[in-house]
Amino acid sequence: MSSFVTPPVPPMRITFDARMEPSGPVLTRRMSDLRGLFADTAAWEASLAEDPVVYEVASSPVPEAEGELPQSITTIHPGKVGGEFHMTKGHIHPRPRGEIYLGLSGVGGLLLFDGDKPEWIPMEPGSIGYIPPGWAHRSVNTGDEPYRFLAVYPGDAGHDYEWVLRNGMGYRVLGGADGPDLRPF
Ligand code: S6P
Ligand code: ZN
Repeated sequence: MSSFVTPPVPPMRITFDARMEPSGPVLTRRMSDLRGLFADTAAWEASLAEDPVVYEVASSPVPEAEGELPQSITTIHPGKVGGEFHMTKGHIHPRPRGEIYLGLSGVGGLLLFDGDKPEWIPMEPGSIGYIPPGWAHRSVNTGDEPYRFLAVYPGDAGHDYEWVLRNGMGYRVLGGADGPDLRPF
């Protein structure tokens, strides 16, 4: 994601549901944007016929700039590809920065990977997931309704998506009989 407003922004009250008001940009990621992420390539290719929206990211007007504290709400729609739950691309912040997620609705999980060991934080409404500096992160919808969460992160963090394509995220998250089934890869 890139900067979208020239700082400074004034103090403001932001209301939110699936969108924020006042609003910044809204990013939509379809299945075709998730090339190389799901293990079952044939199932991913078959899903391109409909190319559904997998998730949306609605931002506030606070810019991604040093000293600022941008926020966004991600909505991951439910579904699976070859048994693997719908998920975000995942990224690492090139400038090591902490980030917090707050679960708003639905159920999901926060998958973290430091290049050595993965961690899994189950998320539901009211959960705060803390992402320490230097940990790649991806969100997964493990339920059958939209999973929605608020993210707050330092504006100079940056986003590196290639790191995840090169290193993976340590686990794949599949649907199991007793909830999410975390498979090392
Ligand atoms: C930003 C924060 C989230 C994600 C969003 C989409 O630092 O972690 O707002 O950008 O959940 O995930 P991704 O991996 O496509 O950026
Ligand atoms: Zn992030």
